[in-house]
Amino acid sequence: MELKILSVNDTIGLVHFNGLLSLDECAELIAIGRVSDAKPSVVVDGASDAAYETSGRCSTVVAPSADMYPLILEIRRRIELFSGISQENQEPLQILHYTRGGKYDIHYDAFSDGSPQLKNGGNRLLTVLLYLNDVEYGGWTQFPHIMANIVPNAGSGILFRNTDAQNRQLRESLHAGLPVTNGEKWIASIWIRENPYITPSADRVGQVVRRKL
Ligand SMILES: O=C(O)CCC(=O)C(=O)O
Repeated sequence: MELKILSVNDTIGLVHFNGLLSLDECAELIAIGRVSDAKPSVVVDGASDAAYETSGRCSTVVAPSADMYPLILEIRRRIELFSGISQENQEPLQILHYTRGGKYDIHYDAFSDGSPQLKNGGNRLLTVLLYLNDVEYGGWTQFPHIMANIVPNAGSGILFRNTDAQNRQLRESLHAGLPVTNGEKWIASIWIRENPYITPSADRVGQVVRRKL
């Protein structure tokens, strides 16, 4: 398999690529997503550290154990090679599923100064998104400050920086998953921290505080 760079944007080190996953591997990840016990996706409040559901993020998520799935171990290894950062710094791979109307409103992946989340592994330096299927229409990943729209296509993906040289939130990394207008969207995502990340024993998805923004 050959990794192909499709485009690059220097402001946030955005690399749009193809070939990190084969189409068979995309299908295998979707199958893992389908058989796993998916939960509504949540966002984390930077100040209180609470994870909560919000209408701004409509998708379901699973974070299957890499020990159970050799493919996930292999993807973590490939991302280590591609990013140049040790896989110890990776958060668990998540498989996200958006149905029609599903979206993730504009947000940052990096945490603000003072967030309790910074205590485990520091900030999220990089995000890797792997697109697992072709979306009939919509579901683009949009970066308004750099005027980039990425159309999800099976086997392609993006990597981008979330932080500046001081490891603080990079303004231009603001991004959104636009609503899926037709069809469905499957992605896998991995956040890469500054330092080794310890996966909390209790699954955060199970700790959802049910409150609205
Ligand atoms: O679904 C997308 O295209 C964006 C996902 C995203 O922004 C994220 O998981 O942080």
